[in-house]
Amino acid sequence: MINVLLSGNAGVKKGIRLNILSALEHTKAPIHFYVFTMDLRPYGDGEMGIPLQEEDFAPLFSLLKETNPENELSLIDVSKDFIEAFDDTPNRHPKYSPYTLIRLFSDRYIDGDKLIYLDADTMVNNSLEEFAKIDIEGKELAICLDYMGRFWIRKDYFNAGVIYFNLKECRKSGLLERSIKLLQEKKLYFADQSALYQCSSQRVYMPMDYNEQRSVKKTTVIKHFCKGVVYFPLFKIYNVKQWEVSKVHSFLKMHDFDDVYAKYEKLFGEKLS
Ligand SMILES: [Mn+2]
Repeated sequence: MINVLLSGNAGVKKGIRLNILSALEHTKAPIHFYVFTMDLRPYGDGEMGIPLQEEDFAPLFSLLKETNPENELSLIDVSKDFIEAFDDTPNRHPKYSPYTLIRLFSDRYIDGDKLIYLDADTMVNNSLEEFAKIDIEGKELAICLDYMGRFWIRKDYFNAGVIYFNLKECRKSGLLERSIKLLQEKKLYFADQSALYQCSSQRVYMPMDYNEQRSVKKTTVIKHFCKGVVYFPLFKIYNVKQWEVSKVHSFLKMHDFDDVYAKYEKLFGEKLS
């Protein structure tokens, strides 16, 4: 069984649905998808605090079972863990989203030894079976370099949008608990990404195919729709997500996921624009 973790609020619902569809498209082996979410509306986050709900994934269930009868999807609400750990701490409102911090609770809810964490703004472009074969024995995690951070921060600075966790080893070394503790004490610019960087010592650096932060290649396993930079004609930072289909086509000139978009529109009866 391949364990996959995604996390987010209602705002990234389309991204998570598309990610799951893309994973099923390429992977025949059984996958247990875990989706972590939280309701932060009672804590003042308003629209940004709307949780994902079971109904959001209902049309996916029959496809999951058709692809492999052993496939599973579990939606887990970790609001309580988050508020207990991070309310009144310097990283309660991180630069990106509080919903990425909750991957630090994965060893509390996921029993398996290994776990592939994927950001909501990623898509699967090759089988996760090959991914799961990466050797992380005796290591805490496997990651890819951060496309920009390796120049600006440190040459081994990694991007936490895709992480292959060895939970068994993380439990031994206390990596996730130590990262939570550091975030409780100190404001970090990239919050949990920086905490995982500072607290981990046993890492495997994977080829960029596992967290492709630029154009999709034939060998790309995970495409990450993170921020990018264009230098010409003017310096500009762009941030196009996979569910913004017209921008994916017109700006990124990317058509690699058109078949997944078509499947999505048919299954959910809604147009992606
Ligand atoms: Mn991301």
